[in-house]
Amino acid sequence: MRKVWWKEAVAYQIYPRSFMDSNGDGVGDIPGIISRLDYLQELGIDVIWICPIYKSPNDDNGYDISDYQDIMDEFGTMEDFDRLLSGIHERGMKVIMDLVLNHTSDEHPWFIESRSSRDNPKRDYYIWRDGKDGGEPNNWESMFNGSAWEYDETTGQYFLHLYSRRQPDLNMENPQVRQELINMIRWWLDKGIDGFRVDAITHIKKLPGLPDMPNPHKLRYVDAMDGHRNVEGIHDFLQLFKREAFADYDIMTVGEASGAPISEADRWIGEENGAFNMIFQFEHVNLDFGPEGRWDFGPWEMAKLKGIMKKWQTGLEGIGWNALYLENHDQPRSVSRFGDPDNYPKESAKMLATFFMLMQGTPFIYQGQEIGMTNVVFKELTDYRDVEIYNFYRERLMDGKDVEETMRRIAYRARDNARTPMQWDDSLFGGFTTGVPWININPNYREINVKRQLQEADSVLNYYKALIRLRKENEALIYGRYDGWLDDHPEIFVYSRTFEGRAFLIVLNFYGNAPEFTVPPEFAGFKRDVVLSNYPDRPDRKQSSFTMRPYEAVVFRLER
Ligand code: TEU
Ligand code: CA
Repeated sequence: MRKVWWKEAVAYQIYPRSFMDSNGDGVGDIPGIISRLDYLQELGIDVIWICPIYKSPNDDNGYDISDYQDIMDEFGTMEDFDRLLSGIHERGMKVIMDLVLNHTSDEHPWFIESRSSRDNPKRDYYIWRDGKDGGEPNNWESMFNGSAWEYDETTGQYFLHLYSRRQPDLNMENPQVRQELINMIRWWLDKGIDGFRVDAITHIKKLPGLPDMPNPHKLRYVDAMDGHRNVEGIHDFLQLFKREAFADYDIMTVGEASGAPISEADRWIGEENGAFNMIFQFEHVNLDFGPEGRWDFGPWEMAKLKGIMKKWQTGLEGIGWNALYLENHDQPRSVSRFGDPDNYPKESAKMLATFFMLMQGTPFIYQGQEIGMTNVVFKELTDYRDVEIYNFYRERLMDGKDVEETMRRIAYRARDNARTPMQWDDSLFGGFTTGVPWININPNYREINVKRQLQEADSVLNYYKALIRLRKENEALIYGRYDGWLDDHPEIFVYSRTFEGRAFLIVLNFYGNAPEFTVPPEFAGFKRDVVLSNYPDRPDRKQSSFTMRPYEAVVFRLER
């Protein structure tokens, strides 16, 4: 197993619009991030992932880029970015940018040209087709609901957009498009950034012929994952970007790769051949999808969670490296989803932190997760901001679905749950802005905020600091082999990390009750020391079995 900086790193994801506002316009910005770099350094962060800060009309909050090599006005200037880059490096940290290759904004000059006429030299930079039977070219559904095609009056054709109708997909089959993107990637790497998180990357190859998807239930539009996710031939493109751009730099790359199967791990993240250093897989965060999928939700099963984590933790052993996360800007808050924000907000936040931070892989903490921020329940639809939510709402009502049920599903699954302003202190709007925030702050900011938790010894924030220190001080918690235990236990999740004769046992109660825990016989002969637990008083856990407390987490160092 090759030892390298990005495997030993702890990463932190910033959603700039909601992190810190420096000029009172209610929108987070780059000078705001610079003002919080000391906080991140003290937290023990090594790598910062910044979501898109490029020029954008913000139809999808920056993931609709109109100029890849310029900064969004609301976020600042390229000079601000250069100050941010040097500020991060001066503090011994690194920064990875968000790389959106699958689509651009419809305000990108390439698209403005492309839609201007059928014989424009950039027409083939995007995917245009004639309509069929008076309708769209095929029955593909967009990831944001509704058709994946938009009709364009000017040239009388449709263009493909897997995401919002203002995010036209680039035609990756066009070598000019690929070269433009390679030049852009190298431009940023020459500026000195330390890598990329690569957006929606499993969707850049479309099934030749763009055929209709099977439609047994006669739906208006059909989930078309088989038509545009992980389609054969995608690795030709990925290997090209690696060869022509990434490979020449000492950087970290992590692909957002929903749908990439572990059976293809070597092609995606193999130490030698992999397209990226890591990928974000989605199986564990899709656990609570209901019968109707993403916008429906139901109870999740512990056995399934154990199966998924064991598969990726042991499945990549000797092949590649995991990217660990429970939250990001597209997911509801983990305490609200897997914990108990009402009765055990601290205990469950700390337990979930222990769960993902000590597994094999590079952990990614999402802004606010380190203080246990929770979901927000907005009363009015108009309190929400995310294009995905409005599309979903419109489609549901067009299908005559119940408004109240629709709002219930939005409250649970909304991406805006992760996008409320960062809660820095208990002053107005949590110290995020001196203006009015672009999206309402979670009213619990008076209880849950950084200022308060910096002072509280047993706060979630100080627990994250202890976790990060523990991981950095123990190679076994970085490079150690993962083994899962008590697979059949319905409430307790147990795993160990072993490396060069050193071992740790991590014991987690995922629920608010008091299950009995018995140390697996394999560890009977080991001396066990509690090196971390999420309850301030550390009752002696030496006995071979004990009753766990609600959401209790215990980390044992094992010695022969
Ligand atoms: O998300 C890609 C993606 O697949 C999304 O469908 C994701 O699964 C979904 O949003 C979950 O809610 C990336 C970015 O992370 C997301 O913010 C962008 O909206 C999307 O790409 C388009 O760029
Ligand atoms: Ca601002």
